[in-house]
This record gives sequence, C-alpha cells and structure tokens, in this order.
Amino acid sequence: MDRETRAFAESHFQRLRGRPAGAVGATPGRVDFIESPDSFSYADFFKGYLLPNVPCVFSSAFTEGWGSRRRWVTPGGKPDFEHLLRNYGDVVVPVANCGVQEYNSNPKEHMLLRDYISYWKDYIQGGYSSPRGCLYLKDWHLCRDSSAEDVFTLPVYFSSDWLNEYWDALDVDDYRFIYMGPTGTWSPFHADIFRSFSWSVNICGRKKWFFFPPGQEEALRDCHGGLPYDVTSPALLDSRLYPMRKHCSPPLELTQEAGEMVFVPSGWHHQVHNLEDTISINHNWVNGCNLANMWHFLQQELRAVQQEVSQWRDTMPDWHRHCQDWALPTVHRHLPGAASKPWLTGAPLWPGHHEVLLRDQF
Ligand SMILES: O=C(O)CCC(=O)C(=O)O
Ligand SMILES: [Fe+2]
Repeated sequence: MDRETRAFAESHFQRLRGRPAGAVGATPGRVDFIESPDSFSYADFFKGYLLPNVPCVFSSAFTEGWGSRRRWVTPGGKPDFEHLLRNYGDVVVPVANCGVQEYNSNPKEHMLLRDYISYWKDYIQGGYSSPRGCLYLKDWHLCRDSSAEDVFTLPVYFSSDWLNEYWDALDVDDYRFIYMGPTGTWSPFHADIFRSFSWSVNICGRKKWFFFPPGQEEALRDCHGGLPYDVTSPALLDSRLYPMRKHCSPPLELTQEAGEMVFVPSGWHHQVHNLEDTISINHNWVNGCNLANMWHFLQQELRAVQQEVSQWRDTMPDWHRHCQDWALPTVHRHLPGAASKPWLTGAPLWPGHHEVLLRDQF
C-alpha cells in the first residue's frame, strides 16, 4: 500500500474511534460500474469502496482470462454440463431447495454433481419446473475439496484475505464457493457470514441483486422482530405485519451480467435471484477494514446465545455432558478434515480439556 493510501486509512480509522463501520458517508443512489482494469488500482478500490464499505461492480474485462470462463461455458454462453460431468461428476455437492423455507433459509441435501446436473437438464426439459422443486447448488467448496483445474485468478482487490489465510493454515476449511442453478433459483435475504465481505463473479448467466445498507434491515423487521425471508414478497406491504417498512429506503438494485464481478460490502443485507441458468464463484473474506464489524457481530451473537442458554442451563442436570454430546459431532459434520486435528475438534489433549473449552463459553 502506498503512503498516501495508508494515511487515508489511518485518518478513516481515527474518525471511527473503534466503532464498527456501516456504510461511511451518504449511501450512494446507484452501484458504481468499474469499466477498465488498466485504470483502476488497488488503492482506488481501497479508498473508493473497501474503506467506505459501499458496493461496486467490475466489468467482465476483469475476469477475461479465467479458465472457468473458457472451459465451463458453451459457445452459446450456457453452462457446459459435459465438461463439468467429466471433471467433477463424482464430487458430492450441497444443494438447497429454494421452494422450501426453513427459518430464513432453505433446507439442504447432499448429492453427486452428476445427479444434480441430470436434475438440471430435466428441469430445463420440463419448461423450468420439476416435481422435485427448484434446486440450487450452493456453497460447493471446490478449492477445498478438489485439486482444481485453472478455474480463476484471485483479483488483487480481494487479495488481503485474513479469513481464508487462517483456514488455509489450519488446512481444514475455506470460504471459497461455487454456486450454480437454473433460472429462478435464488438466495433469501441475508448478510454474509461473520459480516465478512464477499465477491461474486458470474462464470455464465445473470443475477439480480437487492442491496440494503447496514442498519436499513431494522426497518424491515416484522411485528415479531423477525427479518424477512423474501424482500420482494407482497406481504411486506402489509403495515400491520411490517410496521416500520415505510422508514426503509428502496434497495440498491443491480443486474450482474456474465463475467462481471460484484463487491458485497460488510454487513449489507442482500437478496439474489438467478435470471438465467447461472454459475458463479463467490468468496467471503475479512481484513483490517471489516475486522471490527466481525468482532462486534461475534460478541453480539455470543451474548444472544448466552442469554438463550441461561434459560435452560440451570434447569437441566448434566448440562455440560449435553454440550459435549451436541458439539463434537457437529464439528465433525461441518469440518470434513477435522478428524485429524485434535486441537480443533476439542478431543482431549489431556483429560477434561475439551469440556473446559466449551464450559468457558456458556
Ligand atoms: O448468488 C447467490 O445466490 C448469493 C450470493 C451471495 O449472497 C454473496 O455472494 O454474498
Ligand atoms: Fe451473501
């Protein structure tokens, strides 16, 4: 980073005085479009978007040379199912059912990529409908789970990434994902994990994004305090159900074309719809610009869990044993590589060690 950019960052953080950053300054009326890689430096991104925490979209020129844009797409711009089958047919992938709401998300199952592609082909043949519902392949850890072909080149703008550096060092997990699904698949209203940043590139297809700056989601809470599942639902017009919605500004809307790259700032709630058969690469990342947001969020979550748990802890005999019985299988289920890392699973390095770790939290 050059001296001037560093000085800019220092005065930015001095102004914040440790408070977590929302969108700094006035929320823009539209999402900026960055046309040319030749005239857009890391410092431009850092000062214009990363520090102020506002979204932007980069033109397809930024992803021109990517292997996946050449090999995963047919000359007609559609997903190249045959290439994906040849290279990844036997890989197990997570698949969400967009037609079924489970809390504010969708239930997921696991299947072979070949079975998902066969579903997708049938879905197209059936006029974009299927008795199996509308299935969306989400959060496939291609980098973690396959020794990948040349798929993408990490853009310099997103290269300061403490989140994936940390997980790479532990060698068990990452936050680098592939999404793919037919027209009509979508991601419900959410903010990203740990209030991380994310970037998203369409390898083929198009997405429609709705963005709300940090804090605006408060005006979208329903009369029970819950956040909406779908911000496009007519139910939001019912002022008895959503009494504060009139105070919410309209979202920033964006249509992301094939090859374009979207920067999703920290703590911005968003909802995303695939307008065509779409494959995208989506990574979450954290660095010094959003670390305070992440820390604040984790503290808030811990307090909420402690409060919830306190209602049960004193009424249940053998509380700590219940914690162990739940926590260890959960770690193993979510971290496939964890079995060989006793210091991660909490397997005791000495008798009673892991119990101390969990008890400290609750
Ligand atoms: O593309 C999608 O369906 C969701 C993407 C998203 O939420 C993200 O990149 O943060
Ligand atoms: Fe997201």
